[in-house]
Amino acid sequence: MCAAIFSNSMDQALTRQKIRELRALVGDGDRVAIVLQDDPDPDAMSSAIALRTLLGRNKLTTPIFAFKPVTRPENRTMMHLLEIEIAEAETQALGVYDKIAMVDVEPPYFGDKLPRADIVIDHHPGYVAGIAPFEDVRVGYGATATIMTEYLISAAEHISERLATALLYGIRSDTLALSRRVTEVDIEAFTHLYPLANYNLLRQIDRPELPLSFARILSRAMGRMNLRDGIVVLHLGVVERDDLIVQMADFCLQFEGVKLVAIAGKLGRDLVIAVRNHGVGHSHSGEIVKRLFNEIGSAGGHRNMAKAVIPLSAWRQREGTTRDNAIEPRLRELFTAAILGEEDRTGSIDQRSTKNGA
Ligand SMILES: [Mn+2]
Repeated sequence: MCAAIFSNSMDQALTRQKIRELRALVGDGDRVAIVLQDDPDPDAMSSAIALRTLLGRNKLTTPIFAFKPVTRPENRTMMHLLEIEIAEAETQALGVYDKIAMVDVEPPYFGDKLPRADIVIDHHPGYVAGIAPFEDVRVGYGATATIMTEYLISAAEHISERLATALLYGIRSDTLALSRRVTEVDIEAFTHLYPLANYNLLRQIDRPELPLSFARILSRAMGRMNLRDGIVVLHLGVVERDDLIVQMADFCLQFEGVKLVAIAGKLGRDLVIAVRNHGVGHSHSGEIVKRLFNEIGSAGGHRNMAKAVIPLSAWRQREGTTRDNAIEPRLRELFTAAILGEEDRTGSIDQRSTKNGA
């Protein structure tokens, strides 16, 4: 316990020194760009807006950049709910900035795309000091958001509800809800932020709100759901949002005995199909959807997760009709044949065919 208190007070002094250095480095008129790792995660996003607050700046004077945009649905939800704007980074365009700051990432990550940084704040191991004029890399920490929280507390900065919510979510997601790589400092930061955060927003990031109309779609679909050959195929009809199809696929995969799920829905002018796969034989979801739908739409993915987007006009041309009650049986036919086909080719015998043969 003594050691913890000792190291903590050391960090306090260090942090105050660091804040002085940081503020001295950035001039009032400097244009500062904050650059994040590809597909930024909650730790990176929250650390970026914390740095902006710490420097007393706004999104115009200190924009946030990433070379590849945020893709994970919950991270996109966080970005939208907390109104975090991330612009597309371009090596040339970044050249006009007086200062480049990297949070939750370090210069070597970007290679030739962005070899220089003026400010590096991170917690990843392997950093070789001496690259940037300002460096604060704390490898022991579970999240960069923890370092930023310490900065804000030491600088006696006001932590807005939005910022507290972002940092809390950043720490939580980098430490898998305080279960991985977590230190006492992370828990301290978490505890400090907790009463300042907006729980309603946190809940919305964790579990995106479903439109009320989806209740009826869900109940009809559940009534029809049946499991044959370890496969569940459902067509939901017209849906409001893409993520409802994906959520439904994840949900159906939780039922016992389900090995592969294909959920379809009409979204605008397209038929969207999401596939989830626990592993039926050697089946590869991405390969299956490519084989089934590549010639009439875009299709692909990984072994466990795949997607197809087919213009309804193209579906009608090949399948004859886009009636909802025709789509589901047809999809079942296609997926069953495709999966049995894969098993034939690989010569694998799964439990189903053994049981049927006996
Ligand atoms: Mn991190």
